[in-house]
Amino acid sequence: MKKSYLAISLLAPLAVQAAYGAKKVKTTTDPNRPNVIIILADDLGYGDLGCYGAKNVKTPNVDRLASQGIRFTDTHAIAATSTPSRYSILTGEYAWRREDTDIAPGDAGMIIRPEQYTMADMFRSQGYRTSAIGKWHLGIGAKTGTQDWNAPLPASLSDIGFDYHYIMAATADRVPCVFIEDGNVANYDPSAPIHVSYKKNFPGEPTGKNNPELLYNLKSTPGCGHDQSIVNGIGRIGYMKGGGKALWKDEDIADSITSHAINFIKANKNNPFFMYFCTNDVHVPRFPHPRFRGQSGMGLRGDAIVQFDWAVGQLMETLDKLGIADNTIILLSSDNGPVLDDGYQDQAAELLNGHKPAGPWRGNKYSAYEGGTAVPMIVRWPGKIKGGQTSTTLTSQIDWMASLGNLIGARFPKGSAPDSENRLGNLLGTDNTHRPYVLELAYNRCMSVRTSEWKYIEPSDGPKILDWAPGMETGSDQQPQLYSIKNNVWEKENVATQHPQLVYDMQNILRKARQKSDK
Ligand code: NG6
Ligand code: CA
Repeated sequence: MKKSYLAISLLAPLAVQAAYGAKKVKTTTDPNRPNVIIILADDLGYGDLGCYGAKNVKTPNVDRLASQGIRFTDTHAIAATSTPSRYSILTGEYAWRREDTDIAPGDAGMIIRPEQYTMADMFRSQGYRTSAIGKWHLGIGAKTGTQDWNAPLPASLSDIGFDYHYIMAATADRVPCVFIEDGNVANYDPSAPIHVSYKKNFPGEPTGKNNPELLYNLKSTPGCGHDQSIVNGIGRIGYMKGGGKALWKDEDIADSITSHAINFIKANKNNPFFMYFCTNDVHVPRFPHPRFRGQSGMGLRGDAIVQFDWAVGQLMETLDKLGIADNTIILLSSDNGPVLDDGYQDQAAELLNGHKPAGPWRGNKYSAYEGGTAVPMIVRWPGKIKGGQTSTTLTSQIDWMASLGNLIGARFPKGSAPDSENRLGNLLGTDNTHRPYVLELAYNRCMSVRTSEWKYIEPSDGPKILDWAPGMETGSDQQPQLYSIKNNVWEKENVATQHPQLVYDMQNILRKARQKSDK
């Protein structure tokens, strides 16, 4: 079995090259085959960018991107945490239709199954070269907890449509702290075999809990779970042993993923490509490269935003240098809303100095309030879209797959991308009709419905404030909540009892969406 897998994976790139050679698909000018780069930030809030009103941190590259395209003011991630949000983007299926899409550990098996039709499959079917670079957080390897990190993983992103991947299995705060390149640990160090467990520590290995003196780069927030294995002087969730020279240094993560992205773009400058580029910024542990330190005046979280902006600038410059910017779509957004203390003592809250990470919205990452899922979105396509536009259209990331598929003329196998609608006109600014509603998923699986004028949050149990983060609201309430979003009122006063019919209508939207999954 193992042998044949290896043989196939070695031959695959040749076969792919041969196929592209035969097809001779060119991208540089064909408007039906633009390159597509999704830049997905992690935990970047609606208010964290200059072009969305941030004052304490400068983001000149992202601001320029916005000025050359469309800046959207009412776009929603599908969930207020990473794994479900990303699952939905890549499959066009709401994550809540599946039980196993909550925040994944670093040893999760592949959550998207090889038989599912993904956004990468979709691009590949139209002659694109496809890649995933940076944060993954959707599991890798055949089965949870069984991966042998010292050999090729028997299931990887090449099984779900990606020709190339250079990824972090989960998050920077979860082991294993190594990059995976095409199904293998990158820079593998045979002298330091890798062992990973989310159940128990390996004998003799220090932990953040028992050896806090070894946390020389960042201290964990007490009681937060980031006190297990220590890598690079930072406590992580989960236990790992070994790794040697394959272990990442947090301060080099942005450089590393950006340089791999640039190499991918260069290698594919003459053919259409799709790149799913996911930064580690601004997720915890926030530990940007020293050259970004002190640039924001807001400490490590602000400096991580500066680092994110730098990475965006690097990609823009690469496209310019290669002369392919005109026919490349850049779609920039975030996987969920912002959070301050998310497990490390990085003073994110203390140093805000009036900065509002979620902009005007109430709530934050995890939350059922808008701050959980209201995210920035910028679309730039110089050859096709006039710059300097702002769109107030209500949109959801769930529609990216069908919309981009429509653009490139992809056909969808029956049952694929079941929740994604073709709303290409919204993305290109030619149709400003609001999505009738968007659905939002909070960390505790509580769901909300947003229309352009109203917000309904279904009743749910649970604390009103996150246990580990002072001041961070969850939006949970055992009563139904209805808020007006008209005239920038945001979510201040629950008016559910005054509008029973409206509450009923919103509940009906939810009920019908859920029923669709029973079919
Ligand atoms: C939470 C972690 C948080 C972060 C999050 C995932 C605790 C208390 N908190 O469980 O630090 O890692 O998971 O973030 O452990 S996400 O953006 O990838 O969804
Ligand atoms: Ca996230």
